[in-house]
Amino acid sequence: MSDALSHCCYIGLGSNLDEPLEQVTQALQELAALEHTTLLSASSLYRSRPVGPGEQPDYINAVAQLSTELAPEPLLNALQALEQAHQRKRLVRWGPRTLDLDILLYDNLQLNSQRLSVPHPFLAERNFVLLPLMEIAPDLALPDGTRIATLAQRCGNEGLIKLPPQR
Ligand code: A4P
Ligand code: MG
Repeated sequence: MSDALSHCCYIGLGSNLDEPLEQVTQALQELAALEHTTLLSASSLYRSRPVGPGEQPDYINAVAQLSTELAPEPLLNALQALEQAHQRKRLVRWGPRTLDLDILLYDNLQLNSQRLSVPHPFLAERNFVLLPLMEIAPDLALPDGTRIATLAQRCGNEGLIKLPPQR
């Protein structure tokens, strides 16, 4: 695959179970080791208030920028394999997941298939995605031209704490 086209994509990482800091830190290393893929940059880690129904612990979130030769579906397969590997560490009967990996953006692709929606449908409303994105790609825009900076400003930083670099 050495002459295959490289694509730029952004992955959202989230965890709120089983040592979330370690889950996300380790997942960044695993993204760096993905086949046909290079980890170009990673944001700081952020602690964020959970969005969604029910009581659950705070999340650790981050965003990574990848260069990959994998097409969107094979990339999703690879990310889901990583999620599975993390979930296998401990049995969770029900509830929050140990690792969530979302494809936020993939080049300027707009895709709505049964398995995959790109850009990620909630990207524009989540500060725990937009602020980490701003850190590593401040000039980025959605395929429709909306600037990430505009969206980030709109949603503010409530419930979000940027963490110092981990040892
Ligand atoms: N899928 C469709 N599009 C995508 C995409 N762009 N990237 C499909 C990844 N997967 C995509 O996802 C369900 C299905 O979505 C997959 O099988 C895939 O085919 P999932 O990861 O199994 O389930 P989920 O993550 O629980 O569902 P969903 O709707 O993706 O939830 P979100 O949007 O990921 O939200 N609060 C804070 N503070 N921080 C968080 O990270 N995360 C969530 C989960 C809720 N609240 C949160 C956070
Ligand atoms: Mg998900």
